[in-house]
Order: sequence, then structure tokens, then C-alpha cells
Amino acid sequence: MEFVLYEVKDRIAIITINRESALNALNSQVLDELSETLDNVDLEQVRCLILTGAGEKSFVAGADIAEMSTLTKKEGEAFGKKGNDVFRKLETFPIPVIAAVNGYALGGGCEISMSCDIRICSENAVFGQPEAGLGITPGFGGTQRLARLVSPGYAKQMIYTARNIKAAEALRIGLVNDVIGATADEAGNVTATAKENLMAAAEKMANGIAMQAPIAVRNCKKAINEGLQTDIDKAIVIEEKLFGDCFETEDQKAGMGNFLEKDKEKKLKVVPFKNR
Ligand code: DAK
Repeated sequence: MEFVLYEVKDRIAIITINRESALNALNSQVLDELSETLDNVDLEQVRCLILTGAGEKSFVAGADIAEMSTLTKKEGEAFGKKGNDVFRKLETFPIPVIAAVNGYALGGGCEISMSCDIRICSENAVFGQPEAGLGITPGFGGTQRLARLVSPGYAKQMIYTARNIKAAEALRIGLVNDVIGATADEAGNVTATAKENLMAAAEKMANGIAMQAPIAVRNCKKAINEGLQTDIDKAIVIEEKLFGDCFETEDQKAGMGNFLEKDKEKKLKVVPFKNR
């Protein structure tokens, strides 16, 4: 693939959007390659995905403005569908996806990060929905997901004013879970860049997820995502069903068995939970 890198590290996988010369902007080819990459994730092995952008400067600087600028109405709709299909694929992907946001996350970049389960970012990250200034509305779910993730008031302020926000503000409004900085030695020499530390933090979180019972984690994702789309009475039924399903898994028997055995080692949950 030209614009997407895929790397598996034990039970986690890292997808890198690799179009650094255009700040990883999403053109049709990137979207196609992302879709194909997701289709080929080995779900028997991989338990958590990390999505990031190549380089230190940008996660994704939005949809490709050069490609979009000449679209007809019909082509615009087709491009929008391509993007929305990939974003929904990420959002409903069976295993958790962490967005490691390394710099600009603008327009479609902010939107793709919001299709992931969890966002952490480097201290130089910048989030924004600049579409209103470009004469369009956010088209990859921005009006919907931002208003659900942060308060509707903040979402409206960001979208109506097209103002970018920095990492600290993104943390304050709950758009990201954590902001990761560079580290330096006592003399002030950088020992690890923000991007390096960001990836280390994302991998640590991903490994923490990968250590848990995989079917339980998948069911949690499903319960949260599907439950949020409906009223509490129906949501509780969704949870009950997914809770019940866990009792048909070896993981549940092993997990609870380990606790009852009072085996300290095993209680750490690093036991090899089986996928099926
Ligand atoms: N598209 C294409 N190329 C981009 C790009 C983008 N979004 N962002 C940056 N680049 C390219 C630049 O053109 C430049 O290319 P060269 O000139 O070197 O060939 C290279 O990346 C480096 O960018 P800059 O020279 O501009 O770098 P700076 O450090 O000066 O500025 C910046 C960085 C991120 C502030 C700036 O590049 C910038 O403002 N970029 C655009 C950000 C933006 O407005 N993003 C939102 C795009 S709109 C739809 C669904 C979804 C969407 C639309 C429709 N439908 C349903 C149909 C989504 C829309 C968007 O995402």
C-alpha cells in the first residue's frame, strides 16, 4: 500500500496514515487503503488497534482539499459515502481502536479520531472543524460525533466559529483522555519526543486492553456504542444480552476460576484468555 502502514506487535496492531507530504490528508486512495487494511486485520490475534499519522506534525489535516475542490455534487456524495463507510467501519470495529493524535487533527482528521474509541494526543496536537470557513459543513460525522462526545455547546462553538483548539483545551472539554509531552534530561536535552512518548502511551494502553478477556472487551464496546444510540430501557436490555453471552465463553470460566482459586499470579489476568 502507498499511504497506509500496518504493523502487528504481539496482540496489538498499529495503522499509520502515511502521506506526510500532505500532512496525511485523506484522499480517496487513503480511504480505500484504510478500508482494505481494516478488512485484513487478523482478529484471531489482534485485540486492540492504534491509529496514528506519519511524522511529528500531523495526525490528519483533513480531507484532501485539492481533490475535493473540483468535485461535482454526485462525486461529492460518493466521496462522502466512501469516508463515512470507513469511519463507521472503525467505529463499529469489533475490537477497540485508540487514536494516537500526533499533531493536526482538522476537519476529517478530527472526525476520524472521533470514530475511534479513545483519543490520546501529543502536546502539539490541534483539533478543529474548519469546514464552515471552507463553505461546507463537516461531512464525515463531525456535527454528530463532536456534539455527542463533548457538550453540544462546545461542539457548536467549535463548528460555528471554525476555531482550532490546542491539546490542553481538548483535554478540558473531554475530547481527549490524555495529553503526552516530550521528556528531557536534567540538562534539557530531549530524551524522547512527544510522538515517541505518545506511541509508548498508546501501546501501553492497548496492551492493558489486550490483557483482558477479548470477548468481554468486544461485548463492552458493543454495549456502550449500541446503548448510547437508544433509550436507557432498551440500552439495559442490550447490556443484559451481551453480559449473558459472556457465560458461554472459556474466558469467563477461567477469569472467575482464577479469582476463586486465590492464585495471585493468575489474578493478574495475564492468563492466556482464549479468543473463542
Ligand atoms: N488537503 C490537501 N492538502 C493539504 C491539506 C488538506 N486538508 N492540509 C495540508 N495539505 C498540504 C499542503 O497543501 C501542503 O502541500 P504542498 O504545498 O507542500 O504541496 C502540505 O500539506 C503542507 O501544508 P502547509 O504548507 O499548509 O503546512 P503549514 O504548516 O503551513 O500549515 C495547516 C499546516 C494544517 C495549518 C494547513 O496545512 C492547513 O490549514 N491545512 C488545511 C486544514 C483544513 O482546513 N482541514 C479541513 C479540510 S476540510 C465531505 C466529507 C468530509 C469532508 C468534506 C466533504 N462530504 C460528505 C462530501 C471533510 C472536509 C475537511 O476535512
